[in-house]
Parts: sequence; structure tokens; C-alpha cells
Amino acid sequence: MITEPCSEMVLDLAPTPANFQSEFLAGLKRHPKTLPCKFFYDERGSSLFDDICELEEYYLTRTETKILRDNVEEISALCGSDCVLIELGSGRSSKTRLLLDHLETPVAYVPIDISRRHLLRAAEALNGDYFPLQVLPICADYNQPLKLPIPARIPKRKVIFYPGSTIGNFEPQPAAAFLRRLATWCQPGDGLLIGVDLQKSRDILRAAYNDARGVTAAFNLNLLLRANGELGASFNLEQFRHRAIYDEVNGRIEMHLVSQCRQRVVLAGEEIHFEKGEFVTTEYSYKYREEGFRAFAGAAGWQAQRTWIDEGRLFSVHYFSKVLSQ
Ligand code: AVI
Repeated sequence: MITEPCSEMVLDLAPTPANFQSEFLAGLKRHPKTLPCKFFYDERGSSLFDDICELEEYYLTRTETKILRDNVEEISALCGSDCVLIELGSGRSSKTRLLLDHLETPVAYVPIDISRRHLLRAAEALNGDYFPLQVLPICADYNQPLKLPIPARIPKRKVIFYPGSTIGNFEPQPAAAFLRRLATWCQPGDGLLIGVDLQKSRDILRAAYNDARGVTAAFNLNLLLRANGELGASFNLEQFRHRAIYDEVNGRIEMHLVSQCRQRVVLAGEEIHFEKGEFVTTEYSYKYREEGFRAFAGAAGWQAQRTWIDEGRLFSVHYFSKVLSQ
């Protein structure tokens, strides 16, 4: 981690349209076709994701929020006084408020999100509500090298907050590499508070990603709408369908966009062909076992301190400390 003083309101490390075009095109030329799920989160995609979080079928958000609420005293004690809270993929920062209401004299809050407007709105609201807490937003793809701002007051500990089971959107190898990378940002004793979705019945999982109102379908298809708007692509949204299936062998939800006919799409002067029934994989959402995730993070430099699970055993929240030997 590079730490340099930062005076701007938002440190802007957001990906440029050129990144979007080249990664999008490269994904469609792959066999099988695959698009990175980080591109879901433009302005419309971020709001659709907020709507998903409110859905009856999407148990993840409310279950994680309840776990955080029910255990906030213990979580705050683990974070200790005078910490800097760094949130990855902060969105509306709604779960953060629960923590900020209970943390003892936190030094600063550093929300990091790829969606600039969402980030700014949340940071401004927190600035007002939690003054004199320093709010230091960073607009960035947190998978890329980051500059973290140095707070005015020296923190006793860094705590990385990574809620929502977003770690599940990485495949296992990149997930392990990412957890190792987070450990390199930290000193021994710094913390990682992370939400992880659990393996469960396929019916509950399938419903969560195939909601009756079609919000998840709109979220998935928004990727094509975004490519039309920002890259001048020629996707006909009527000719693609959302599909989400649970792969029990790999313990993951797979989201696809399935071509309804043989067709070709033009993007950045190139023609991309689709067979009828051919699909683009747009997201994996891995589901873990409680013990399995602890071992997984342990191998990446994090020592498990505490795990909280709801009564229905739907979702887990873990607090890890960076191990001394790393
Ligand atoms: C952000 N991420 C953890 C969500 C998930 O459940 O994998 C994204 C999502 N995709 C469809 N619904 C929600």
C-alpha cells in the first residue's frame, strides 16, 4: 500500500472508458465468452444492485445487516479504539453506519467504490452525520494498486471492512490472491471484517438470483445496455435473456446472458458472433462453508478471531487479524 497525504475530496483512480472497451471486447473474444462483473456498477447498475438488496428473495443483505446489528458491541471491541475503517465496494455505506455508531473514537472512514456518484453521495452524508470523523473517499477499482490517504490523526489499527460476500465474486485463486494482497496493506494486529455467503439449499440460492420482479435480470442485462451507451455497441436487449444457475460441484451461482438467436453484434468496429443458446458468463458468486472460509483466509495471512452466523445459517461474518509472521 502506498500512503500519501491526499487533499482532494475524492481521490479519483476510477477506470477510464478505454479500460472498459478493451476488457469488454477481450471478454467477448474469449471462449467461452466471459465479462468481468465489476462492469455491472455504472450509475444504473449500482441503483439496480441497491434494489436487489431490498428484495425478499435476496436474503444476503438483510441477514448480514442483522448479524452486524446483533453483534456490533463485540465487533467494535475487536476493532478497538481509534481505528481507521476502510470499506471496499462501499456503495451506500448503509452497513457502515451500524459500525460507526458503535466504534470508539474512530480516526477516519475510507470508502472505496467504483461508482463515483454513489460514493460521493454516501461520503457527503456521512461527513455531515459523523463530524468530526474524517471521511476520505476513493473512487477506484480496488483490484488495482491503490493510494490510501493518511488521516490527520494517527490510527491505532486499520480495519478493512468487506461486507456483502463480494469475495464470492472472485474465483478461488484470485480470491486467495486478493486476501493476500489485503494482508500486505496491513500491519500485524490490523483487522479484516468480512461478510461471506454460505452454501445452502439450491432452491433458496436460485430464488435469490432469479427474483420474481426481474430486478436481477435487469441488473444483468444492464451490462449490454451500458456497452450500447458507452461503447456504441449494437446489442439488441430483446435477443438476450438473464439466467442464473447453481453449480453444486463448485458451490457457486453462475449468471449468464443467453443469446436467443444466431446473431452478430458490432462493438468498436469489430463483429462478435453468437450462436442461438450461446451464453456470456457475467458473474460467479461462490458460496462457502464456515470452516472452509476460515481455512482459506488463514492460508492467505489472516488469523480467524471470531465468526458470527445467523440462526438460519444463511450467512457468515468473520473477523480476522493479520498474522504476526507475514
Ligand atoms: C455484489 N455481489 C456480492 C452480489 C452477489 O450476490 O454475488 C452481486 C449480485 N449479483 C446478482 N445479485 C447480486
